[in-house]
Amino acid sequence: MSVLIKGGRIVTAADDYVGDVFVENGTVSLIGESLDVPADKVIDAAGKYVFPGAIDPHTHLEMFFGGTVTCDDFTSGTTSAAFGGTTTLVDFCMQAPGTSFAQALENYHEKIDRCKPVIDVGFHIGVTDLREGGSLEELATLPDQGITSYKLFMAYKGAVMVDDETLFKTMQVARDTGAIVMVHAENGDAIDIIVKEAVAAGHTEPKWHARTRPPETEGEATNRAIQLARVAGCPLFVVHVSCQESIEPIALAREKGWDVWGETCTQYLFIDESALDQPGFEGAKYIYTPPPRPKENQEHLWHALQRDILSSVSTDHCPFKWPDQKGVNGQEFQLVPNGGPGIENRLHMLWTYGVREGRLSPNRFVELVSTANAKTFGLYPRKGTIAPGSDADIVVWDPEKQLTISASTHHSNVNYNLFEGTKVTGAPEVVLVRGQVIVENDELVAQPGAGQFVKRARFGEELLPAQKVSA
Ligand code: DUC
Ligand code: ZN
Ligand code: ZN
Repeated sequence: MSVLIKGGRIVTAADDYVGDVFVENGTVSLIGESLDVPADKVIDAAGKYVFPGAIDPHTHLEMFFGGTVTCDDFTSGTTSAAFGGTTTLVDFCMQAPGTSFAQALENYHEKIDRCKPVIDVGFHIGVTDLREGGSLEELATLPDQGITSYKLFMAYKGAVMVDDETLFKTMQVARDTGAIVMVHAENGDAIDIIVKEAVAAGHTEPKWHARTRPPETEGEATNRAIQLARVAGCPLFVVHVSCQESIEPIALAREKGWDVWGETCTQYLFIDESALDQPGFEGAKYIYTPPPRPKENQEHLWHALQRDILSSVSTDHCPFKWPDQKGVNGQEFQLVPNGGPGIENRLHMLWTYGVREGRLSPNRFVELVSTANAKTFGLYPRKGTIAPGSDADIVVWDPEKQLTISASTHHSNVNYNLFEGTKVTGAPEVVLVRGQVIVENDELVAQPGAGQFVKRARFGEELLPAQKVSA
């Protein structure tokens, strides 16, 4: 199957020009002006942008968490992602405490075998337990299987939280194996005390979710992780940065040239702590962690994205239904499973309020949603760019298409949307994964299983184009 994408404005992280892209056997084979080549399918992209497919390095599909399971599996989750222009995601393959990493990987491979994703999928390993089940030796073998990032939670005491010993030992393994360490940075010990005090005092409304996780607890853990990574000598990626207290240590580390990166997520740019304070228990829809912060943090986050203090925008898609899952007993915030949806609307929101409002250039937009994620997580240059030899993961983007974000039109199984009613301008018109058209004119046209598992390269190494690997 060959595809010729004609006359679009091709934007990568570095370039911006009008041209044609010819795709053969799943990869980009030619780029030029007015290419005159026969193709099985021709896409007229005049007046449209042509971007590398977006990469979401932070999703939780069919994940057991907070006593329940996220409501999107790898079918609905990847379908929803595809409609938003995401062509690869890297999900967290969670080690159930007391079990081995091999078991975790077997579980997650079963999920993708069963669900037949429509976009490409990689896994980070979620390290929860090195005392029983998982071992350092086993952790060290994972990069050979294409699992080149280790994620740890510094919060959720008594559940998935690790202590500093586990964190530090994992960092040492990462140093030796060429993996990158990812942290959910919050001081779980302090938060556990503050939550218990609030609950004992009868403060159980959703707004107490934010009040019991002050920004300083995120700042402290971010700084601790940075310093420990420095001592261990491994690269570090701080997930879902939500506030200035966490931006500051990342800015300092990057100024010093340390191997530290941070991401934020769409919701932190648009939703503030007041969302938790709604009549009844509705505020529970916004119980995700870190919590929505005081509004002034949004400008700090945009600023950090502009200066490359933060290098990535992901979704942290961790969907639970309202009220079936998020509603719990309608009274106690501390029982609500933490997480919110967002896999489909990242590009809509960032384009409309980032690019159209002059906060981000189109190149920076592509870098934040695609290229930087490909580079950090061992997918580049196979993914994250449009270049000869790269996978033809491509979004033909209509910059004038208008829509109103709603749970009634998104493609996730979740029944509410954090951005409900928001009007956006700019949306995908055609989405291709390795040259296969998967979404066109608001229809899913992918065959189930269009997506593949991707073995990622080690930190700092390139993932070669597919033909070069097999040649
Ligand atoms: N952290 C995440 O990264 N995702 C879901 C919940 C959480 O706390
Ligand atoms: Zn987290
Ligand atoms: Zn997450």
